[in-house]
Amino acid sequence: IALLNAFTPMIFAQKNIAQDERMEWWRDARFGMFIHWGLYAIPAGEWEGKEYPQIGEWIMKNARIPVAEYEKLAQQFNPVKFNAHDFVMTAKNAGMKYITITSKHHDGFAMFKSEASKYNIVDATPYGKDVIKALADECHKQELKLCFYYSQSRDWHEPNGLDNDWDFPKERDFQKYLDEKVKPQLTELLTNYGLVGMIWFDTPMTISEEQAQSLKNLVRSLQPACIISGRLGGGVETDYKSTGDNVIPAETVSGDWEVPATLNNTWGFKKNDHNWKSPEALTRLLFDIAAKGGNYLLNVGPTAEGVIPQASVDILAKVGKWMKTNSECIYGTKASPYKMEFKWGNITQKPGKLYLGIFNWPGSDFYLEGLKNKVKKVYLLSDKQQKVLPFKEYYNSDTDHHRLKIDLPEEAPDKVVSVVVI
Ligand code: FHN
Repeated sequence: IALLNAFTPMIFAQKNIAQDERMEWWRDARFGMFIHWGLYAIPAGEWEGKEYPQIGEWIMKNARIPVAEYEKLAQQFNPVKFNAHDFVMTAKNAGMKYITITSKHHDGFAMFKSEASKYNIVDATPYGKDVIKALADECHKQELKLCFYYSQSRDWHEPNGLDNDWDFPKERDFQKYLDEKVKPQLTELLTNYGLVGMIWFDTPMTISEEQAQSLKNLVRSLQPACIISGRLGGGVETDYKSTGDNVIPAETVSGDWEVPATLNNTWGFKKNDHNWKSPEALTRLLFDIAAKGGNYLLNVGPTAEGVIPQASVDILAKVGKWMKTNSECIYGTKASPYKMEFKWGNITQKPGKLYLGIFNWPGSDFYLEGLKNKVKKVYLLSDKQQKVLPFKEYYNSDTDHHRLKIDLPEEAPDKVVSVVVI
């Protein structure tokens, strides 16, 4: 594996890859872990005794912290409890198939060893180790896809990056910043860590079409199989769309798309944010997003010590418990064939199978209209014996479709999402 990883950029630079092939693992995965981790985990929502109500990773901007002050956080950053194996196991136990970690967020600090900027975890902290490398090695070992979030436009640390209006004059040479920091760092990320699943660009701001295209070309040239996420900017076509943060479309969306979402009200760790979503709600959202054809990228914000908050681990473990029984109705599925909402829940599908995810259990008689094919069997996904649930079909010659009646048990087999397979 080590040898293979050492040579992957070369191998993959030679390979021409079709879009369907590039997207295959991602379409199968449906569920991933977002990790927002950086220096902002130290203030954890509070600066000079004042609590900032907004998202934790934005504290540098929200508190207008001068670069010279914020930089000092690096000297304190010592995540001695970080364990790549724990991160990967938390994701795996939840049933997640990929991890997207902030390699560099808007504060400009690189969580990886970089020759392009000394403002990185190896050169600027007492910790002195490359957490991205450790995570990459563990992900390769455990066959989870590792993807890198990279803030291409906003960089509050650099005079020529965008958006720091409290330290730097308005005039900036954005192209110089792209050439001297962004491109070299992307090259490092796509060269030193083996196969990279995706680069997750964010908040493009005023990046031009030409500039965005040059970033896309760079990614393609180094690792053609690497997916490019939705927020590259400049109107340049990417491999899939990102919805807004925590925005779940009301209906099925065509094409490839992903919902980035928080577990509480922040991405980066905040010590006083305990506003956690329930595992039940998250499980239903996961099913609903898959039923609309999308992926769910759920975030955790590790602490400054390098630990994923226990509340997040516990919540994800509960989602994972449901996934252990039911993941067949999530992985590799496609959007519901019905372009409508149901009062009881939603539907995912695979060739020859419909999965009815029932959130509001109707009890006894249950009807589904409009089936094209004759039904062979109906059973509960949680039932290992696949005992047939009694059903009847009523053919409608006007529509050439069937109406299916299923005799469901009175009680919901699963209080969160019961899955009936047709
Ligand atoms: O500004 C960022 C924010 O900090 C966070 O990284 C999210 C994740 O989708 N993206 C931006 C806001 O949309």
